[in-house]
Amino acid sequence: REKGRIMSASEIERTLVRLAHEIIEKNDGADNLGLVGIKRRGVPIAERLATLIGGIEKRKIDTGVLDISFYRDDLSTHGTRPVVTPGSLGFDVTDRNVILMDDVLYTGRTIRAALDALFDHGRPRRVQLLVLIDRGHRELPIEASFVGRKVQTTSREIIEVKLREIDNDEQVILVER
Ligand code: 3GP
Ligand code: 5GP
Ligand code: MG
Repeated sequence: REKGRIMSASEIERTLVRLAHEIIEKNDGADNLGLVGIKRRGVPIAERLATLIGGIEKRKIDTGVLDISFYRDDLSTHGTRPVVTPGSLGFDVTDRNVILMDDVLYTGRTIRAALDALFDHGRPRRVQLLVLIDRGHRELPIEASFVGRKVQTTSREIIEVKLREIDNDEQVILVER
């Protein structure tokens, strides 16, 4: 059941523009930067920010992809931990300034698992985190360096993030399960 709209398409776009500027400001430019999207909806977020930052800084920004579904510690009983193929992330993260990107931050378990997967690929110099929505309810000591919007939620509520690349629609809505 839909309870209300959190962001429209133009609000998402303006938020990403603001986040691009925040990233450049906090990193003194985009030198050595690499953006890593967490599947699925973190991927278009990383690609859009690479385009925005690249346009402002007049350089190409590396992007990569992590699929961490088998790394979530709460799913570990479903099988053994898969070995990550080196290089499959998209660029070499060694000594890079990496920003992980995801659509929603909730318990923090996905990001904990993403950090494991990232360090299996190499040793970054620095890792930051960007999320479009922080819905609270953390179960681990993980916070985002860059946040699109903070939303107070109950555990019965779900944030639906729709992005045109995946959903053929573009908005963020609050839904009651
Ligand atoms: P995404 O991977 O494309 O971002 O976690 C898998 C998908 O399920 C996510 O899509 C996310 O949008 C959706 N989802 C919605 N609510 C939840 C939730 O409470 N927990 C998790 N893990 N995923 C959720
Ligand atoms: P966490 O691991 O922090 O509990 O959850 C983060 C991951 O689960 C994100 O990748 C996100 O896609 C998904 N997730 C958790 N809660 C929500 C939610 O309310 N809405 C959406 N869209 N995804 C969620
Ligand atoms: Mg996600």
